[in-house]
Amino acid sequence: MTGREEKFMCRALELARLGDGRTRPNPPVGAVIVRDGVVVGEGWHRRAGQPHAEIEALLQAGEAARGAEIYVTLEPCSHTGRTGPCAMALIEAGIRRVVTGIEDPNPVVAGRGLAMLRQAGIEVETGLLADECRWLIGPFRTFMLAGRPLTTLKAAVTLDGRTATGHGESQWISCEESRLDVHRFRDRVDAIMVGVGTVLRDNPRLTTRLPDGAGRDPLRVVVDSRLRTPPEAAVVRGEAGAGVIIATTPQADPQRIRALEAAGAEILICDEIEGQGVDPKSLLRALAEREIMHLMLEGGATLNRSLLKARLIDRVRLYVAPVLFGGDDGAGLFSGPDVGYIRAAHRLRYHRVDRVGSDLLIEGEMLPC
Ligand code: AOF
Ligand code: ZN
Repeated sequence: MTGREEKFMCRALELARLGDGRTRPNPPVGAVIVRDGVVVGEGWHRRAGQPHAEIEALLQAGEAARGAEIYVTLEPCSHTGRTGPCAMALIEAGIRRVVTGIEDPNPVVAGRGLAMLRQAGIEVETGLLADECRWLIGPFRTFMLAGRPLTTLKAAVTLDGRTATGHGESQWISCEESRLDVHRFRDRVDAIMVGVGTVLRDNPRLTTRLPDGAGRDPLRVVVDSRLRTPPEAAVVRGEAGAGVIIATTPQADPQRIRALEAAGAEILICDEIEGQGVDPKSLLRALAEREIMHLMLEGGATLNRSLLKARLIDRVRLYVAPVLFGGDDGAGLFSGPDVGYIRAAHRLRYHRVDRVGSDLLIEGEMLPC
């Protein structure tokens, strides 16, 4: 693997990220065509139904594609879906060499695209910047293989692991730059979920607010087993470019349902876990039916715990501020008793550790137990 190859794959990843959160139910993909060391075509998948990344890049390259190499973040497809097979298009265009990050987890592709290319005598390499390429299509993979959205628990915490003081103050723990980054992230997820406690305490809007009004609002989801959300809550009333779903149980009071529906919310009746309210598994399944591939969990500790216990947290995105609250009466990320034994701990792998303003941004993914 050479630095030259990594540079082109980095560019393909950069292009792919432009489509992140916009392509559902498809994955974001980027492609760069290189001839004699010069980029002659670039493309990314913009949205489902539109051309795949490779096709965009081929169009740009034209005749220059003959004898060229292509760097694609994902294995070129071998099937005809909303669009035709990219592997075939690459063969017909006379591409000489294909370098990809990872195989397509879609069972109808799953290595067949690479096999098609090899059969046509094209040099194929896979695994370049695989970790980053895999990370990017995580939501697509979970959606495709597990039939549910990938979940990212996002929180701002102090260096001693608190999300609020003993008096319940939480604004603000993270720095301004981190808070802006959260809005960039909201712009790329399909839905945001909070527990009703967070609605009652903070009255959040859960919209995307970026400078110059850029970005789009994710679907907002409130988990509320007893329908305590006030119809006048900002998340229900406020202006947003996407709807709000209140997830509840069959026990919900019909009168409250009507009041919330009249205020503009959609009520989703989910299965119930005896004594614990909404069954998160059934809720995530219902969200997958709406093509929600990436779900961000914005709190609080009760909701986080219910998803953790159900093993439904896939990633964490923590903004860690250089602040100490210095006690144990404030809230942490999870409510209730912990695992008790270290051998029972939930283990993660750090994917990225960056500085954002004065904070650390840590992205990690849960390891299988
Ligand atoms: C690629 N390049 O840019 C993307 C791919 O319905 P279609 O025709 O759009 O096909 C969607 C499937 O194609 C999707 O499930 C995934 O397997 C693959 N996505 N493949 O070669 C791309 N977005
Ligand atoms: Zn394709």
